[in-house]
Amino acid sequence: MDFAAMQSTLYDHIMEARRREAADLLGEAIAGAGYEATLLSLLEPTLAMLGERWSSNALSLAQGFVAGKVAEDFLAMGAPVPGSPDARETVSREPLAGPARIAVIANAEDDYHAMGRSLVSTFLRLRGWQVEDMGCDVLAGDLVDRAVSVGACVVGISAMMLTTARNVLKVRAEIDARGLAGKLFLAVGGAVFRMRPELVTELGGDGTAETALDAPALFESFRLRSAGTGAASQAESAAP
Ligand code: B12
Repeated sequence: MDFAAMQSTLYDHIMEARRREAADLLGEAIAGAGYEATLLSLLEPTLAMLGERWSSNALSLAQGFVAGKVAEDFLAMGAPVPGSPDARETVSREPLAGPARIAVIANAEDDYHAMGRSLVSTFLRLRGWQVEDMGCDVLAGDLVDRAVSVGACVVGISAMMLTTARNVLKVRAEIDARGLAGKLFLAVGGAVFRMRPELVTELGGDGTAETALDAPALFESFRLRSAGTGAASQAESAAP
């Protein structure tokens, strides 16, 4: 599969607002190479090219909007296509050691960059996680409330900008104030953390992953560290 040529075609489709053609191209790539390979070798590099244009003010808001819609179309194609390489992958049904694979995901307070978060949710689901996706602009208290109520062992925050990434500190404070540190882990990610990795610890994150494909391994490492004392058990022991 000639991904380089496909990237250039997809790029042109997005720039010219040909959403239907873009979706057809992505569908064709998924059928031939699989969902993950299409994300890694076609959609992400194309979005990165568009991101560069955005940085140099050469991408209009409308073109950014079309890119978002194309990414949404791709996410809707998330279930492995029968007969595609991904269809051979199966999630293990063996009993789990430690807490269940439950995570809560959101964009940080004031952050409206939905694409990265949606991709992380999709890849976690493909790996057997139950993901509560709370959407954009979520307050720290609401996020931790939801994590406790669903028994999550990881919360994932996506933030694209320094201003919104700073709101991760509020989530850290909520987790610590409720005595959940070491039980409910805080994963962070997004463009700003890729550009400035030192922010992960500065803002109280427990760890990050560069791409949605790497997120399941990060979340699994947190689940194992949470070692059977997840937020749900904490909520139960706190109950009268
Ligand atoms: C598309 C886009 C938008 C779209 C978003 C559409 C949508 N529905 O999502 C719109 C037009 C709405 C937008 C608005 C704005 N944007 Co904007 N936007 C972008 C752009 C071009 C691409 C972001 C994107 O979707 N990338 C593609 C996804 C797939 O990549 P990703 O988000 O990085 O996610 C991957 C990883 O980071 C990781 N990941 C992501 N989240 C998480 C979470 C966890 C837990 C983990 C483990 C991993 C992980 O996995 C993902 C998939 O592999 C970036 C440029 C860039 N280089 O990132 C600017 C950018 C982020 N935007 C920027 C700005 C300034 C703005 C605005 C303030 C513009 C304005 N003046 O209004 C507003 C702010 C809106 C807000 N309050 O949130 C700046 C931020 C600068 C900064 N560092 O502070 C950037 C960097 C552009 C720039 N260089 O100036 N934007």
